[in-house]
Amino acid sequence: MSTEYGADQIQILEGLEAVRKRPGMYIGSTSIRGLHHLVYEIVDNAVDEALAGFCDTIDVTINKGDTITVSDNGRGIPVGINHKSGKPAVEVVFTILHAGGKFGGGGYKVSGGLHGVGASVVNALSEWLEVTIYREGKIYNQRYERGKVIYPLKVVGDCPMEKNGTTVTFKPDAKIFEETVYEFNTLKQRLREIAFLTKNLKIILRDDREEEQKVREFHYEGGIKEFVEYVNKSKEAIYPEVIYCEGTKDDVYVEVALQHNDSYNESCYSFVNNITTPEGGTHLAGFRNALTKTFNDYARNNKLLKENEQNLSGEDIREGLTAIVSIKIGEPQFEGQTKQKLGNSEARGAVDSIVSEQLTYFLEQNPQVAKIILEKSIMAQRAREAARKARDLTRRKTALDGMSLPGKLADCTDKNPENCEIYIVEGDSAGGSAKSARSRATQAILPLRGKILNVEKARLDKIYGNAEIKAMITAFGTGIHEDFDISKLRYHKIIIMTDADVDGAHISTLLLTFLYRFMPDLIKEGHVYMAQPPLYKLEKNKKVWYAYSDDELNKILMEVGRDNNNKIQRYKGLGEMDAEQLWETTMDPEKRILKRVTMDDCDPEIDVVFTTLMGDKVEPRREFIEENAVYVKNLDV
Ligand code: 28G
Repeated sequence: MSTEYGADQIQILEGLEAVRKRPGMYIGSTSIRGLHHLVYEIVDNAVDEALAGFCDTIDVTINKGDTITVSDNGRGIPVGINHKSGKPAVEVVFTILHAGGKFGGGGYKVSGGLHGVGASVVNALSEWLEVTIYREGKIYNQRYERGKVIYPLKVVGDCPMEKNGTTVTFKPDAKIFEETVYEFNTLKQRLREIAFLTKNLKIILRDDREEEQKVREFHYEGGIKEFVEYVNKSKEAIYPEVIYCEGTKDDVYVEVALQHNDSYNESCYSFVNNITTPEGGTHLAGFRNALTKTFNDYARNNKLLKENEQNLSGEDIREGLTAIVSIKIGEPQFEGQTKQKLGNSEARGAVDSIVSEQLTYFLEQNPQVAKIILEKSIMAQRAREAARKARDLTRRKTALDGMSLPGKLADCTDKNPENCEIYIVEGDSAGGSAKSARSRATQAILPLRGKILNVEKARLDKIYGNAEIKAMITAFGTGIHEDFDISKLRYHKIIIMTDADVDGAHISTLLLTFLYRFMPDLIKEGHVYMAQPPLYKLEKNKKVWYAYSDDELNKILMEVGRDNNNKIQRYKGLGEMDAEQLWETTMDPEKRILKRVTMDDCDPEIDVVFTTLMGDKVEPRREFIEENAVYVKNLDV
């Protein structure tokens, strides 16, 4: 082996101990997130083998007891003795920290989990791990416990010469992880994403924990082209083809896929070596620059923009755009506070030149598509101008009024935002109960009338003109879009309180969609909550119980006994509770249940969830609801 890690074995062997002492340094955290990272680290090595061109299928199984098995049909990790360490290469890979970092022989490691630290970290954090290798007609196996070799690599049998590959099974160490139960859906989403980003790679996920085995297979010949179709599946595309650019420049491999839909939102996702870059960076900047320049040039050359008309802005061209920008680069440099922003300058130039050249060619070949996109962009330009005027007007007005709060808001008296919460309540009657129930010092109430505007289907000027939305924006105090300033937030808890029925769930989803599109930082920073009103009230012998789910009701009934003397009341809406009941069950900070709304940074899956639930298309919504029965039962849509 041509790497240097043989140099100082003793120091390196301390390495795995270091991983167990400070696991967070290597996998981010020991929460459920870190638990899932173990799988991604192992899968990553298999993806590298696929990217090198030697593997086309990866199998991931969640076994009974929450162990994980990952198999690939690559070359099999080498088993020969590494002369520097005197150990089989596979043992080096699993027991020496960073052994997986850079390979000799001209190849480089291009994929990589969040931290790209590899197999030895997973090994260190597993109660046990076993690796089995099929190579040149022999089956090899070795076992480790908490990173320590249990027996030397041994031959355990023969296999056909043409069978080759690697299988790894591990059990995450319960002494390290807060939780050890895997989530099928979490693995499903990430594995689907990897499959989109690695065209022609087949990834199979199985869940063997329950009687009935669950299996999902991801295999996309079109790669990120199909990713764009997937993100757009609940939207109305405005031309049939997904535009695709691909090429390599300055050792940067670039792939871009894009398609516009009739919505007004931009959904661009960027990746570096299969890892999402929520804060973008040079690759995304190169893409945006190429897009703006190419469309303006085309519009000028073809007289779609007249001489006296202004250039289209990038935002105009990106209205309704779904795009995936994916690059592979040898040594990615990440910048910014969270190290999620690509810094390599060669990536900007590579994406810019590949997209400019290929998009120009595409537009020339497909003038009808060019026209559709440019017409939409010109409409966006006009709407943006109108929205700007409307906004300037409101800005001027608020300056004159001295920031007048909405009339319907019952504000709290405490002025320290950290102590304050605002309840967004559906309907005037529930709003009334909430106003009398609240603790006036710290709880503000904003009643909303009926269904609020669906921001998935409205342009900016209409959104700015909507009374309910304006009321929320002024009440929160943060402004939106480029004006957004979280330090001006007037309440640290924004609590959505709707009826526990289908309509209520729909209204919550509309509100969440608005927050997600216009003030995502409120969600990311953990300021958004859902109130949990009870579903049932149970009275017996002058004692009262509230149940927040059917399960809970049954539990209470088991305890107190079911007989004719208890009168069970099913709450159909918040309006059925008087102020005192509403306080006791839903608003009293000492007793209430609040659910915090969370989201992963920039996850295309969230986009899909919102557009599927809020869009017009029935079929994807039905499919989504069937697939995600648990989540949707919660939402009740
Ligand atoms: C199933 C779970 C995860 C892997 C390979 C294949 C090779 C390899 C892996 O090499 C670096 C370089 C040579 C020793 C490379 C096989 C070249 C020739 C490989 C995996 C160190 C590691 N033949 N497949 N690593 N080598 N699959 N799947 O981990 O000197 S890791």
